[in-house]
Amino acid sequence: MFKSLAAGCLGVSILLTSLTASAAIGIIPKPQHMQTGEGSYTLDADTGIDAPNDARAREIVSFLRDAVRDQTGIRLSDSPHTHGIVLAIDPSVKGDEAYRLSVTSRGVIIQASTDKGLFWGVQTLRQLLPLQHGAPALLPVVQIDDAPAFAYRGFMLDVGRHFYPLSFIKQQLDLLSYYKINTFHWHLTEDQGWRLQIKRYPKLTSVGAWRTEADGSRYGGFYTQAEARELVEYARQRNITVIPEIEMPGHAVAALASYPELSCTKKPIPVATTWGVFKDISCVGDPNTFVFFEHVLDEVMTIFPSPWIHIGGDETPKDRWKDCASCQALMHAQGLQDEDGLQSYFIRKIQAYLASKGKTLVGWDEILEGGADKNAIVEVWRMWEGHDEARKALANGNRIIVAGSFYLDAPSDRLTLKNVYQANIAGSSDDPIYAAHRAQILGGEAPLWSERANPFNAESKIYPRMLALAESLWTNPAHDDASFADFDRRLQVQYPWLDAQHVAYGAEDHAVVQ
Ligand code: TNX
Repeated sequence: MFKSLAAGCLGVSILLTSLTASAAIGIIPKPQHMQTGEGSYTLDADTGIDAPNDARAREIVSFLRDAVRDQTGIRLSDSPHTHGIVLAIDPSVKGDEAYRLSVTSRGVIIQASTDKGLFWGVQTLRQLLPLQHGAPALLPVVQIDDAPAFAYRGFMLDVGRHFYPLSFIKQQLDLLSYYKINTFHWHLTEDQGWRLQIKRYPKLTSVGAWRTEADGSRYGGFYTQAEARELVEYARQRNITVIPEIEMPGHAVAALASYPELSCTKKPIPVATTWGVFKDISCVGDPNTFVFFEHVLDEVMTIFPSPWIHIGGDETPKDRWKDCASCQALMHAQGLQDEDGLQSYFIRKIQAYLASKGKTLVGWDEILEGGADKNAIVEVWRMWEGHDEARKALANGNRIIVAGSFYLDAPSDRLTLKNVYQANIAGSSDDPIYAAHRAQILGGEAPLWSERANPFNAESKIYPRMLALAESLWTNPAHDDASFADFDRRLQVQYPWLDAQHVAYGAEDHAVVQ
């Protein structure tokens, strides 16, 4: 009896509060500072946008106009005489991605010292809009001062094991940008498929992009350079940098199937059809290997303006190098201790090549083996017991990206929403290495490896966990239950929006927090 009474009261109060615009504020990632006030501002066809008159600001204005139209059906005025929304560059808003968003009963002002900040302010504004067409577009009176805790907030997609159409990736960029993820790491080459057109080496895609499955069917696909450029541009418009990854010297079977002369055995091999780590790797003893990768990277660098290039470097068994006379000769000539030293020599040479073109090398944490140059950025994935790669990299002076806690291919009961939300990216301040090297921790990234993921099930693995990571990296919330419960409440506000975008998100791994 009491229960149903309470439920009845709750029903009435929900009805009342839903009439005020601030009832359903559920911004993710949670802004650093937010103060709600009384009242609202209503967007309508007489609302216009004032913005700086430069190319990027004009793009941001048209992005906002499109978003408002898609979400509410309202076409904002484009007359220069109407007002309501102001985007302004203001150097007093400190921080590369910081912004201030003020909604008063008279209008909306977004201020930032950079275009990036303005764009994130627009993304927050979108989260304040009502969902239904036809509903009055009330924005709650609110003052937000916001900036990210971590500069690197990434998502990685392995398109090697399974191929994903460009349209799928674009949809992910739309969603990721909505949650202020700023980096898309495109894992473009694998044992099971080379996915980027390289004009100088056409067999990489005529041979290396295709595999013959056990049932005899042909599986594969690749992106032309024009398509890759299209994606880079699509990402740029959404404040996302695309970092390409070209795997070397391991995970190279598809490349070696295309050009067997680059392997140590020189024997033809097929593009891999099973998962795992393969012994056939690029032959470090052959100078043509360096020529090949330099040529490949030359083309990669014309497509991707990112200042960082990921070269993989993970999971490289050295058996072939042990059995290869030219590799052993190189090792001795260079005075290297062992094959790990040879790998380090290889990576450093590639790093020097990239540096000569103004680019910084990023690699998985195996690049530490045999010694890494401190200017390399280390993406740390081996974080389980017995591994100490993050601390090793920090102590060596490298900047790091933390990925190991966010493997989206893991089922949601092994990597729960709460695990992702509460991951301590900055490490414990009691740990002297983490404490001393905090500035080297760039942020985090969630990889989706695709042995078991494909375009049909990927969204159920990416979402909603990616929203938890977005908040963990942007807001760096307290790791307590109250913060998680608050996140979970806001997540419930996000689901209808995700539904409206037709996102096939997965189930949460826990009962909804009441
Ligand atoms: C390890 S993490 C890999 C990938 C696999 C993944 C499977 C890393 C740098 N390498 O090649 O897909 O495990 O979860």
